Amino acid sequence: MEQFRIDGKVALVTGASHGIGFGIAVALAKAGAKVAFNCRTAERRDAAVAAYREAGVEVAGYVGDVTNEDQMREMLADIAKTLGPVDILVNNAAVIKRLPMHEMDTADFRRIIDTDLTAAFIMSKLVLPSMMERGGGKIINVCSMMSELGRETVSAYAASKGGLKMLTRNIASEYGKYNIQCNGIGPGYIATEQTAPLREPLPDGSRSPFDAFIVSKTPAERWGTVEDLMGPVVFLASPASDFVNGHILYVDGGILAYLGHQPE
Ligand code: GCO
Ligand code: CA
Repeated sequence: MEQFRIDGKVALVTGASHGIGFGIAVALAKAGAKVAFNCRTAERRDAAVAAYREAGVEVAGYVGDVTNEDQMREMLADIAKTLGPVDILVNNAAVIKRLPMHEMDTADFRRIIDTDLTAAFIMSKLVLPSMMERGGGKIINVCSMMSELGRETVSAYAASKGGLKMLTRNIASEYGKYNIQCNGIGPGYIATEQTAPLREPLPDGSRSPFDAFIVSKTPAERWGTVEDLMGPVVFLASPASDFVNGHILYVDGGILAYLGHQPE
């Protein structure tokens, strides 16, 4: 299936020193792309480059803050010089703070919106002109269950991820005529560092109530893995999805389709 290959394409995955971004970068590299990522410290970058090598792929690491437009413009120029202009942008970088909304500082709310939503605007804005000029491109936004659902403690994150879903649809609407596809991938509950606090076992070693709750909410009856996202993201990055635009592909083991476990 040649349609699923992305040989020679240049991909940038933001915030991909670990977790979902890391898995996405590995998948794109294995599908044939030349992949770059960024993260905020040189220490994390170096550790990630080594981890990529261990996973069997060469991925170029950059240090830079996705909320800083000047820094990102310069980083994209560096990537263009070394690998070529970006054909596939994955807006993955994100932060979360779990706290009841009435206890959250406005500064924290703004910081989360800045990283989880405004940065996707900045990155997309910076790559779009070159994609338009070259006749196409792919932008993939990492959305969330919180693009659709609310829950206690994640007001800023949910507001960002809901916004990111609409930014996705708007980029698709505005740039579809340039053969640019902008889609979202919507991970369900995936076992990563970000969700580790939600899975922390009780002192006696048993499943925490939240962990059990997620398993019962998921028709697949398990947490997702980073590997579960690899096929879907390669699909959205490849010519196989050239007529798919403005879609959010939820990879959630069925959570969004499910009313919930009936009482025993
Ligand atoms: C939460 C958050 C995140 C999830 C994810 C769900 O419930 O605390 O939503 O932790 O990782 O984004 O799709
Ligand atoms: Ca430079």
